[in-house]
Amino acid sequence: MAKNRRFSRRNVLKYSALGGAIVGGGYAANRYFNAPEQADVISALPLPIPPLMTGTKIEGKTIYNLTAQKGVSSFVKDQDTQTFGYNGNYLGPTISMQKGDDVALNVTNNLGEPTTVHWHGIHLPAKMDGGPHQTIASGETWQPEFKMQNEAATYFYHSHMMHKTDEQVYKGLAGMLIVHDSQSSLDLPDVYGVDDFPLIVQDKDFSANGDMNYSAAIEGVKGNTILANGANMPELEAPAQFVRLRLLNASNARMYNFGFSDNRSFHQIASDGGLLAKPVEMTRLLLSPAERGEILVDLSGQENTRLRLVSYSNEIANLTPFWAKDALDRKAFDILSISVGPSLPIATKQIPENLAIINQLSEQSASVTRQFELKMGLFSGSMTINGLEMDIDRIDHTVKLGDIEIWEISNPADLAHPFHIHDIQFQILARDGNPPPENERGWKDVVLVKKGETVRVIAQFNDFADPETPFMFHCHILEHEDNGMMGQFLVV
Ligand SMILES: [Cu+2]
Repeated sequence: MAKNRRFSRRNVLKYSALGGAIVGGGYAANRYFNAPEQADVISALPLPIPPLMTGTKIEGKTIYNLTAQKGVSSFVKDQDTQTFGYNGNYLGPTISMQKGDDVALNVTNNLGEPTTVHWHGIHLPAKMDGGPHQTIASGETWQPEFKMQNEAATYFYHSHMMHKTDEQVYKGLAGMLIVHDSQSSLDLPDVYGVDDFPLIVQDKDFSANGDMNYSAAIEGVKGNTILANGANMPELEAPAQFVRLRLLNASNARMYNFGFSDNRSFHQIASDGGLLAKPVEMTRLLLSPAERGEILVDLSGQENTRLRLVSYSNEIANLTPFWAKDALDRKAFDILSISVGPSLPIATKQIPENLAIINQLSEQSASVTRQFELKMGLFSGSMTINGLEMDIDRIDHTVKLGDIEIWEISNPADLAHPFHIHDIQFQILARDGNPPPENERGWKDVVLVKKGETVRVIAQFNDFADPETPFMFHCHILEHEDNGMMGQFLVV
């Protein structure tokens, strides 16, 4: 039986020491005492746009080739950084799939260590999910196949290697997956890299010698250098018209409270698993790890102006306890700059009034309600759901195929945990008994459960029964997932 990897003794003990430090009032100095020499990070590059991989149609199937490999990247001036990537040095291509297509992937592992590739948010058979049970040994190729049934939206693929997800994703094993719907007649910006931009947002810590520092910590690993598509504070040249930004929080633990430097409003049009019913106007969008949000920004008539995409992290109260906050959690910081160029002949002229019809699942139709309590032991380092740490040989729940279920996720007294369920897209019924905000009323596969909160979600478990291979549910702070805040369910 696999034993969960623990946080290093040092990383747990630091919180034991903290108890005394609070009384003594000397905590802040202690926390930053070992700060390494600041790395000279390369910035102000053009925003890298990951190549779009549309696959090759062979005998009715669309085939994609993905290789997880070691790479060398440049983040720090005159220094090399050892990284991981898919088909490249760092991150991976943006995989483009069509709703309704039969897809097949050849996933080759050249990392020199085992890995998995999980299709986050995609509804598919458990054996094709790329979770901890679908390990790809070093040198092997895994060949999942499935029909793409998801709604058009922005998804995510990443390592889900048991006990190594945190480190492998941190080193670069993450990419965007976009599902398109050829039936859609909506006029939305949809030309990749032209008026429709992928934005993979992450935070890293670099040493002066270029090393990417990774050392698991109980609050999750946060870095002081922000990367967008693998570049620090890059510049996006965008046309003077409506543009779509596909925001993916691919960080291990950091939350972002997105907004623009001029405080302009924008419209969220999609959540994790599809378009919202209507565009939602906002000035801030909070995304926790693995959440996605597609937004439309109106740059019409603004040629030759500049603005910045910012995380107003200082405005998010009550999500992160003081001991888990780093310097960036206490301020507003830039993610990228946008310089507005000429408009293009193709342009979305106005935002559609309606985007999608979302079939609301009713509470009365649910056959089962399950409870999930997320807990972390500050001093023991234990990470549990309903008092249990992940055990790959234990099935925690068995769901009947076709059933609609309500899952109640509660977080008694910790930092906020982003809870992710594999296989399905869910709808949020309530946060502490209150209806969710408008932008959380669409399809979701991650929900942030705040301190002291109980979130009720509802989902239907269709199509894929398998009495042997489970799906996962877990906290998407990757250090929490890897240290036990994960469980398994079968659909039968
Ligand atoms: Cu967590």
